[in-house]
Amino acid sequence: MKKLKIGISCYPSVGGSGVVATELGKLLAERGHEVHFITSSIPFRLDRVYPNIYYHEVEVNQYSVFQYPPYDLTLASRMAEVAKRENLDVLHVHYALPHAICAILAKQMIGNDIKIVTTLHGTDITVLGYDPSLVGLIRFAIEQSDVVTAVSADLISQTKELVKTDKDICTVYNFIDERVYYRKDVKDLKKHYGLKEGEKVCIHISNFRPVKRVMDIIKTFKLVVEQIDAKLLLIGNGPDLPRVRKLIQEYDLEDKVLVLGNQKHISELLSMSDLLFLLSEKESFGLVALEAMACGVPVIGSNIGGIPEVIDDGISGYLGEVGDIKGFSEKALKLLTDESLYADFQRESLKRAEKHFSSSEIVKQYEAIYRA
Ligand code: GMT
Repeated sequence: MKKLKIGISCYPSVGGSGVVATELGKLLAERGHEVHFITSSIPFRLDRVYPNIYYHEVEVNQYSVFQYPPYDLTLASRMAEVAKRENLDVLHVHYALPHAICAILAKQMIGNDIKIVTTLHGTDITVLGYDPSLVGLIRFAIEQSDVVTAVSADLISQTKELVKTDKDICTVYNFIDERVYYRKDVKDLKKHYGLKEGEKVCIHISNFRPVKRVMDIIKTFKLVVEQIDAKLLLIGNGPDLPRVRKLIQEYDLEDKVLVLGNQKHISELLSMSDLLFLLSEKESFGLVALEAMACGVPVIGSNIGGIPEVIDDGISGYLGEVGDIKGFSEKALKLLTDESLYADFQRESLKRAEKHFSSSEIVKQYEAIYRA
C-alpha cells in the first residue's frame, strides 16, 4: 500500500496532546510513512534521530508592526510551504484552535486537496468553548476539517453541546508506547529516594493547573498517611505548585511528600509507585492514568470527562465525585491495605491498558482515517 506523507502540528511541550502527537508521528514513521513535524520547537519526545521524521521549525519573528508575535500566521504559512514542497497527503493537527485554523488557511493558500485531520484533546473545547469570542471560530475549525477525532466519547458530547455542531466526530483513544511504559525493577531507585520496604507510595503527575485540583490530592493523602505508612511523589510543575507547597507545610507533611518537579523518566517513577491520584475537575482522557495502568499502578480518579472511559471503576481503579476527599482517601486505603484486592486491580489495570489502548491498534485507526 502507498506510504503516506503526513504533516503534524501540535504544541511541542510537555502536555498530553504534544506527547500523543509525537508518539503517533514516531509510530507512523516506523510503519514507513514520511512524517513532517511543523512546530514551534522540536517536540520534547523526539529525543533521538528517527528515520522518516523531518522537523520544520516555526520561527516567529518579532516585528514592531505586530503588537503580539504572529504565531498562528507564521504557522499557517510554514504549513503551506512544507505541504506544497513535500507534497503532503495529510495535515494532522492537534487542537482546533489555533492549529486547525492554521491548516485551513494553509490549504486555501496552496489550493490542493490535502486532507485536514483535527484531533480534539480537551482544553481547546472545555475551556475555550465557553468563550463567546472564540466559539464560532472553533465551530468553523471543526466543520472545515475533513475529519475530526476526539480522545474520548465524553469529549465528543461536550464538543457537540458547547460548540453546537453536527459534524461527525469519531473517538480515537490515546495510547502509550508499551516499549517504554511497563513495570520496571526499581528497587535501587526506591532506596535512592529513601522509600522504605513496606511503605506505600502514591504519585501524582500533572502540570499543576487549577483543573488538576492538586490541593485535593494533598488533603486526601493527609487522611491516608494518618492511617498507614506512605509517601506521595509529586511530579510536574505549574501555577498551583506554590499553594501546594504551602499546604504541605501547613499539614507538616514535608517528610512525607517528595516534590520532584518535571521529570523525564515517568515509567521508572510509576514503577516505584502503588497508586496514582488523578482528581481533576476537567480531563478529557487523562493520559497519565493510562501510563500508570500500563506500569501496573491502579488509579484513584474523579468520575468526570473521559476518565471513566479509561478506568473501570471498582475493577482497575476507583472513581469518585470531584472534591470528595474523604471518599477518595477511603478508596485509597481500601486498595493499599488489602493485598489480594490490590493484586486484582493491578492485574486488571495491566490488562485494560493492553486490551483497549494498544498503540498498534490505535495507529491503524489513524492510518484508516488518513486513507479514507
Ligand atoms: O491536561 C492538560 O492540562 C494538558 C492537555 C493538553 O492539551 O496537552 O491535556 C489534554 O489532552 C491530553 C491528551 O489527549 C488528555 O489526556 C488530557 O486529559 C487533556 N486535558 C484536559 O482535558 C484538561
